[in-house]
Amino acid sequence: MFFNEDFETLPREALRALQLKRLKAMVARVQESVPFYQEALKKADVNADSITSLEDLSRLPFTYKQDMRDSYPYRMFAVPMEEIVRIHASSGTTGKPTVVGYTKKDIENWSELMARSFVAAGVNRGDIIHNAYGYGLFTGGLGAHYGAERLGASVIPMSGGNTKKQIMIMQDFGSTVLTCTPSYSLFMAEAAKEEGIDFRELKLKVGIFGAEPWSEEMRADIEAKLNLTAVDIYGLSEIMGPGVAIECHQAKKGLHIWEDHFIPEIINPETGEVLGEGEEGELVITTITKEGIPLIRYRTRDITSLTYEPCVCGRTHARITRMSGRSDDMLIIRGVNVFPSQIESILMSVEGVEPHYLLIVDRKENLDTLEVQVEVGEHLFSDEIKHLQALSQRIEKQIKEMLGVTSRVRLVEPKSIARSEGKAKRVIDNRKKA
Ligand code: DLL
Repeated sequence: MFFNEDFETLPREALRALQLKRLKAMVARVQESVPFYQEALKKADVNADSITSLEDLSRLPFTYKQDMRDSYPYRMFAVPMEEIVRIHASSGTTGKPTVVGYTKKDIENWSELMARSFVAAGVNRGDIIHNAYGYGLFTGGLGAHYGAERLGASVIPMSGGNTKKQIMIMQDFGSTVLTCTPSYSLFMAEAAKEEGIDFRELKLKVGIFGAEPWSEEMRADIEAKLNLTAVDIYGLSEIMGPGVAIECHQAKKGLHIWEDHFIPEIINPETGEVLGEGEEGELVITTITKEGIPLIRYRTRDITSLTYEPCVCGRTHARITRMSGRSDDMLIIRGVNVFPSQIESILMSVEGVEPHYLLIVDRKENLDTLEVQVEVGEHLFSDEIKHLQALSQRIEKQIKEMLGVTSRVRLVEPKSIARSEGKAKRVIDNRKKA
């Protein structure tokens, strides 16, 4: 099943020809209308006419989040405000948000790509979609909402929060699809249990989870606790919002990135060099159809790899592997690079350990320290102290063996780590305060 079969299964050669045509048109648009790109293209000595093949992409300049911040709020927009029908923004941890604007056509394209994503995940018109991504400046809620309507499914615009009510609605309205962050899905399952409701008895069959990193082990846990197929969805506000890439339910192996709208590249984040198929590095995306705020070679900071291998689902669009994290989330602990997701994988493979954890990094006497706080189930927590000690030592040993870092594992009481209704906070790095 496809939403737009012609485009989703376009032979690669035709897809590449379309990309080149759209790339040239996009560069022509921004060199006319965005002073930032006029300057950047001039400096790189490229223009729309000098692009003759997709290989020329690597001659184009990168765009960084900072460039968008410097253009706050509207100076990266490529059309007059009369053409902008929607504005979203991503909340930065520091300072001003990054602002993005959409034309009517941009919203149409986004809705289509989200509708394609739903179908790829195994959703169809008869489904009832419980949308618990936040509505507002965050792109998750409205992005999924418009896609669901475009598909013709029934969408329940829940937004995040009010967890008890969410559960009641899911139960009474017979929701078949759940869209929210993976961490919130687990929180909901936990809250349902407290109310005496078994999530596995709801009608849910598909969960479309993203907006934050999660591991394969976390997927297995969610699928078991929620009794549904959990699919990974990726996106970012700068590029569009949710629906830039999604796993197909047939393979659940890599996320198809909609290449008739985006050109993905993987680069070495330090040198900027373009890497080959299968090599891990930073994902860089060029938007080729966007009108409101087209971006050339946007540095996502997300770490992944690309494959062009044919997929069992029949889609010809390249796949990116599950994000292993963001280059700016990577922790360097006594010189060792560690992604929170690697620790998550280890924790999730230990019996009795719950998918709620927090990493606390500090510096004591000039040495980095890593404390891993993780919840254990009720039955374990009330167990004898020596059993708990043995378990935490076992986890410490595994972390040391697999990642090469020394950590202190603290098993904490069930429900003692803060839950999130949106993106979960997994790391507290106290070194940054110094
Ligand atoms: O999180 C858009 C979105 C909404 C995606 C709903 C999926 C579902 P931002 O708030 O701009 O946009 O955050 C984008 O979140 O650069 C990644 O670091 C991270 N991210 C998004 N999806 C995934 C995922 C939305 N599936 C940033 N796996 C991105 C890992 C993800 N990280």
